Amino acid sequence: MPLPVPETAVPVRPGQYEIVQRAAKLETIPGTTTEIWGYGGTFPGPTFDLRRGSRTVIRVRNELPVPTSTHLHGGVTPAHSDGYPTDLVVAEGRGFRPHGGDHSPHDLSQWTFHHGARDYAYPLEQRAATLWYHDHRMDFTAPQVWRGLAGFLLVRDDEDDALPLPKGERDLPLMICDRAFEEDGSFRYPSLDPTLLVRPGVRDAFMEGVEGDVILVNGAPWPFLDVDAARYRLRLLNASSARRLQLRLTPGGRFVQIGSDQGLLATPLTHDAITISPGERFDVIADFSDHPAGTEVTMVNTLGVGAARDVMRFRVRRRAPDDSRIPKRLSQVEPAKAAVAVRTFDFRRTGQEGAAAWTINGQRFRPGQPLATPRLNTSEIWRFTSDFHHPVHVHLARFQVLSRNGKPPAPTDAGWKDTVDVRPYEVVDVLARFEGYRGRYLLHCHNLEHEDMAMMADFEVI
Ligand SMILES: [Cu+2]
Repeated sequence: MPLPVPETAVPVRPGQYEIVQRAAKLETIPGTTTEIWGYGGTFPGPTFDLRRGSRTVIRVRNELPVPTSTHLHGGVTPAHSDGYPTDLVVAEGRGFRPHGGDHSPHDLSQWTFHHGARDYAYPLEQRAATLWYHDHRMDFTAPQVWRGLAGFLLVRDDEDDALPLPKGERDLPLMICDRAFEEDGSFRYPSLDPTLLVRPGVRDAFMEGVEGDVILVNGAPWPFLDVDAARYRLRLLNASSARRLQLRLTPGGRFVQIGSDQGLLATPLTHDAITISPGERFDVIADFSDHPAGTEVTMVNTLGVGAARDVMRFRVRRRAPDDSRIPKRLSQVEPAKAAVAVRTFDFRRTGQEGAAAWTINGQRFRPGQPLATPRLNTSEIWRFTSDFHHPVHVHLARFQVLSRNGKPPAPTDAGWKDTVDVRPYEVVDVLARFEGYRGRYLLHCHNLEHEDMAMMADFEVI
């Protein structure tokens, strides 16, 4: 199937958008029907194409049978609009009781419900970057994102616009995620409670995370894109629940990385392969100009087996003018400021079979009980340790990776990031900068099943 490109969201008034979360039936696998839950009834949702500092309000109306919370991943967002997991929108006329169970016990006074719709305010006082928005509901994020509640939000600015990088149709967001399907085309997911209303969690066999055997790019399985023999800017996002990807282009082709989660690098970096864990973004240039017309270049995931090894294909169609280039200097990346504190966060499975949970510093998620209280406009070293693959995401803050196991970071760790791939038994030090707003934010594992199984914690910027 051809690669779909999500529609660009259109404001209802300058700076104001409205979007409805609703079910829709799509033909994802040819000849079958998939019911998705999507922003605007699409998967991915529409792309919000916005400018730095453009104060934007997005009204999210929920017409789904479940509560939702929308988080802008990578956004420098006031706490009230950050999409806290218990700050929920419930469809008009639909009652809702907080779900119980022993999975993640917590104080019921922590819940907030908005009926029908609510406004999220995004001041977007931040560098140009590829952000994405997705559901963040308490204990049910993984199945709700699996059903389609995710989309892009691009922040642009004058610095990025002024660079002679590929633009227009040669600037493409690519949401890569795995999904599994039943024979009739419906999504297959091992929820304990498929209504997603009462009992959270997945069957025990999926404790480490849920992977699918179909790779979707912008919602289409293994799509192709007809390209010119020219440079393309690919904004890669891994929106999988649990699958890490190691992307390569074959036949030969390198990625020139120009940006990371939080925007442009200082200088471009060339990689033969890019490892991208759930939640991370890589902004890369792929150059098809060396290939004769008729060449098919496949993007593969070398960590995948079987069908999950292929991602998508670029079919080089014709020679075409290309006035883009990759400048040697991309951006000013400020030198790191001195850290005022060092804090350790240990990401680990705790407890015995049947009662196990994914925890941070031995604690399940406890809303309202912050594990850290960094001061606004300071930097801290946050040390992440782990027992497994945990893609660690910090809301609000951005960070630079300082070291892995006391050694220099990987080449793909460069730039300002908000999510870092922490590997089994690794110690990853990052220098995190807390800017923008005071208030309650989250850090958590972005393996979405781990997140739903309590691997999340508050921190409060004071
Ligand atoms: Cu994890």
